[in-house]
Amino acid sequence: MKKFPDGFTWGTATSSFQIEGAWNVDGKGPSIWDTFCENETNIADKSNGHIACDHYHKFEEDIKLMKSLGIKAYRFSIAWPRIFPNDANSANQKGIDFYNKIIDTLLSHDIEPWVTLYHWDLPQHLEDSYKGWIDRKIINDFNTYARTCFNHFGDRVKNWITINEAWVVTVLGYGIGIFAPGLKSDELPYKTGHHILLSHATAVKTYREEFQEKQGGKIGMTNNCDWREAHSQKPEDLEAAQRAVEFFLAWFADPIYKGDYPLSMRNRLGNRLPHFTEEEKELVKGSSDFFGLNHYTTSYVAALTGEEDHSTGGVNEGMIKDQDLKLIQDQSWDKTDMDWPIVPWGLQKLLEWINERYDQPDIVITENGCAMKDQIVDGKVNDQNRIDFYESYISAVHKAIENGVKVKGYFAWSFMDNFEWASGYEKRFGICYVDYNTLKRTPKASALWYKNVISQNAV
Ligand code: PNW
Repeated sequence: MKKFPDGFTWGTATSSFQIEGAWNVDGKGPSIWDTFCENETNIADKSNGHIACDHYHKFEEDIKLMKSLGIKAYRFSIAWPRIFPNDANSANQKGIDFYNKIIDTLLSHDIEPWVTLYHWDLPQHLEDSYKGWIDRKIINDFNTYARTCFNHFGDRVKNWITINEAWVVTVLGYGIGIFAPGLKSDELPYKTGHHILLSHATAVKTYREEFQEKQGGKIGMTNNCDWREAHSQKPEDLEAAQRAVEFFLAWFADPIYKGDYPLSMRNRLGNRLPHFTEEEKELVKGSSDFFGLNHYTTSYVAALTGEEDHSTGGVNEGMIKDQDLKLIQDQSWDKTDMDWPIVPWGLQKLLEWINERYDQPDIVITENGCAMKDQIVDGKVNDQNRIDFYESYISAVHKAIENGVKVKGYFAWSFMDNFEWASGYEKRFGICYVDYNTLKRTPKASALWYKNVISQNAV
């Protein structure tokens, strides 16, 4: 038995757009994801978030189910367009009421709420009036929204995450264009990333100055990173792997922990990468009480030899052309239903890399999990592959902790099957199964396995 430290937080996670549905109910305005789904070519199964898991109407049942699975913490996100549906300043009381009910129901079931402020459902009116993250005006509007949430919910919410996955928002939304708002550009990812960091840091300043002392909570940002392992021990491959992690994670984490972007990025991007003023560096530096990490997969990296200029089959390449490297997959690696290789040691190495580079921050794994094709046997969901995935990744987390990394919590992605963005509903990440005809939820074998891990605080 691999025991975890006392007080380790075991949770599960979701996001508003992926589960809530009720897309136009009780005054909610459209988000950029509602708009993005209107173009059916954007979503694999031509679906949208109009109903999703109908969590908006079924949240009590869902929280009871969480309780029955022994889950101690629940990470969910607030839909900004429920709180500010029509403009950046008039709050919608019914939206506030909904999250009050969720928070109160969680607390009455002894489940700790972990709240993400931005999990990608930007109000469409901000996109329409100034193109959302492209304009610095967003900093002020995000701050107003964040302050409203601290004000209404902060008496009971003690764990805040400002932004989920700046890399996905910027690279997939503004670089490759496969996520909302669907733009393709070499420059916009870096520009929007800059505004995301400043929005995060401004909201943290607001929390610290106006709320933290009396409310006593913590606030941070969650970033995602795949691990990048050098394909050989040649110095140029080792350097390329380091650079790949810098372009993925240090892009957002270096400003927060060190005060500026990594040199490898500045050297390659020049003025395509915006500059922080001295005042902004001060604002951003130190703006997280914990290091939120989402992790899914790993790839090998090699330096370019000069003959090729493109990647050879890696996943989640990002702005690869800016990085002077190629990704390589080991064909022997098993893959999930997203085609993401299953490489548990990659998570251990990534945790150790973060520990070293950022001087031992408290790390919370705010997402880890997998899509699998679930087998249904006698009405039960037999997802042994998902159990194996969790067992191997949670064991890797345990090894990192044994090596001194301060991992404080782990959230399984996801509590239930849901809208997997551009992949639609076919990709199932849940530990609970959702029948999309009846919307009935059924715990999968992995949920029962996870219950056991939580109750023993060990894997
Ligand atoms: C994360 N990539 O998204 C999100 O936080 C979740 O909403 C999502 O359901 C989950 O991971 C599974 O996809 C990602 O291409 C989307 O590297 C894409 C990537 C990573 C994370």
